[in-house]
Amino acid sequence: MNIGVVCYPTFGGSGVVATELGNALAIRGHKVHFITYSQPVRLDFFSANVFYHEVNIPSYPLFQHAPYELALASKMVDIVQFEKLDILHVHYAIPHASAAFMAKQILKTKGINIPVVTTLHGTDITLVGKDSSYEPVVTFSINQSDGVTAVSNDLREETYKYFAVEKEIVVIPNFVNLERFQKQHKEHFRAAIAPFGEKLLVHTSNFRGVKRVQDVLKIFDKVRRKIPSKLLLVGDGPERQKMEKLCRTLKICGDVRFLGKLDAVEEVLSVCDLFLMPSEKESFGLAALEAMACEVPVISTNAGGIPELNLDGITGFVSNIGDVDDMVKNALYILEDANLPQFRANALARAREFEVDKIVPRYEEVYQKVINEQ
Ligand code: GMT
Repeated sequence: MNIGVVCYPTFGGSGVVATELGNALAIRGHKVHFITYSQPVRLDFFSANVFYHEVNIPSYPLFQHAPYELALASKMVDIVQFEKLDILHVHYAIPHASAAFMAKQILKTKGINIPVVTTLHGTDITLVGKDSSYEPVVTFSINQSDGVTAVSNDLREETYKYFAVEKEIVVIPNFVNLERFQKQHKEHFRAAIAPFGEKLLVHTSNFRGVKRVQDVLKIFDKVRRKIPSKLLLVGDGPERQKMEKLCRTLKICGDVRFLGKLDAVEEVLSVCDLFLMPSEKESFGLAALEAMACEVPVISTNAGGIPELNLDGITGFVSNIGDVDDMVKNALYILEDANLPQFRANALARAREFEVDKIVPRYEEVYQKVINEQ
């Protein structure tokens, strides 16, 4: 197939899933055309089957906000025609699904029928999409998509609950490339960070409010009072300053390392003992899956679709949102030397269920179905 992929190119789960999916589809022989405003973060490889088309967003003094959606729709029209695409797959409903609808209508006037698949990732439904400023357009453009997928059962149910969506939503969970995300031997790194055999806790995210990054620090503060440990923070985002302030208040700065937006996150995960995901909302929790693939058990909340991944008492534990003390109790239990190896093994076994080659054919099935229905 000749597939157009539209996504956000920045660090973030939906862009990562879109790029990894595109890569996997290219390996499976499809031609994949990324259409976005800058090079996706994980599109850092060469493949004869992968193409990148940049959306140009001309500015004009009249515009307070340049109309990206229009530029994107125009680019889709152009690429569908010129590259003779079979399908458009848009990741994250806002504004990609509505831009795809517009492109589809324009192409219809030219006698071209392009099927559109929309994948719902999380905050496009649970946070931003619900807002009355966007809701009518989100509902409409989901219903106008030829195929709709969501990354967890919970997200599917949330979509039906909050939007008048009549379309069938197919659940296709996030996936992980186990060739890349596997425990690597990086003992020198561990020795540098934790020279006295301290346990290593880790959190990776975009440091937004929904991640409850303050809870990460509160959990760590209480864990380190019982077990010598260090905390590695990968990523960056709007909560960072508050986090640095809280580190000072809690007097834990010496044991916390902000590593920034690392590309090779799997190298860090490889030396860690416990992943923290105290999110308020999380449709799936790709970051936790990547940690599990590197044999790192997970302490998380029971928000959204996380329990569909993190099995309570097996691959880690799930707690109520904000219940820091419960997460501390569970973290201390996992970190006991007698318990950690089993949790590590369980985490890896669970991650294997989401291996890329098991999940990607489910997207191909959706593509084939909507193409056949045209
Ligand atoms: O986690 C984020 O805030 C980024 C966001 C995105 O769309 O870029 O991630 C969402 O999509 C991921 C991939 O499907 C999911 O694994 C994340 O759970 C989801 N994040 C939230 O629901 C908060």
